[in-house]
Amino acid sequence: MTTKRTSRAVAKSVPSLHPHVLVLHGPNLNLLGSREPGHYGLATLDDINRVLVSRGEAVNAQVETFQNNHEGALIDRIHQAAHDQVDFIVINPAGYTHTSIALRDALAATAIPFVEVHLSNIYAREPFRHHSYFSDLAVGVVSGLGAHGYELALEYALRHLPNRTSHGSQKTEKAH
Ligand code: DHK
Repeated sequence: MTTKRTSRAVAKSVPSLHPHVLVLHGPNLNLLGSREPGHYGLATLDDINRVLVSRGEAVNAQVETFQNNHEGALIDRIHQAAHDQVDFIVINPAGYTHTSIALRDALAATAIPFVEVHLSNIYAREPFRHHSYFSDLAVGVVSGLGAHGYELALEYALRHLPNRTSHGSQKTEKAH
C-alpha cells in the first residue's frame, strides 16, 4: 500500500539538483550579538544566518541553518543531514570544538565534507582552545575572521560542491 507518508519518504531520498548546505552552530552561539563582543563581534546569529540563506537563494542553493546548545541534538542533526543527502556542512562546534569526540564521530560517520568555522582566532586565545577535535577531518578551517568566516566557508562549499547531473550521479570539482 502506498501512503502519502511513504511517497514523501521516497521523494526525500532522491537527490535534488540544487546544492544543499547545512550550517551548524554549537552551544552559546544563540547569544551572539551580546556575548563577549570583543571575541565574537556584534552580529547576531539571525544576522549571520540571514546573509547565508540569502546567498544560497541567489545561486539557487538550499542553505539550512541549525543552532543547538546540546551535543546530542547536534549529532542527531548531522545524522539527519546524511538522510537528507546534504552535500556540505559548515560547522562552528563552539565549545564542543575542544571536547567532543562524539560530534567528531558523527561527522566522520556521515562523511559529509565540512568546513570548520570559528569567529575568534582560537590560536590567539587560551591554550585549551588551541586543540580542535575537528580540524584534521575538515576540508578546511576558518578562524578569526568573525562572521565573514561563515560567508567564506559557504562560498567555498558552493564553488566546490559535487555537480549533480540529472541522472543522479555526481562529479566532484577538484579543490584549488
Ligand atoms: C566559539 C566558542 O563558543 C568557543 O567555545 C570556541 C568559538 C571558539 C568561536 O570563535 O566561534 O573556543
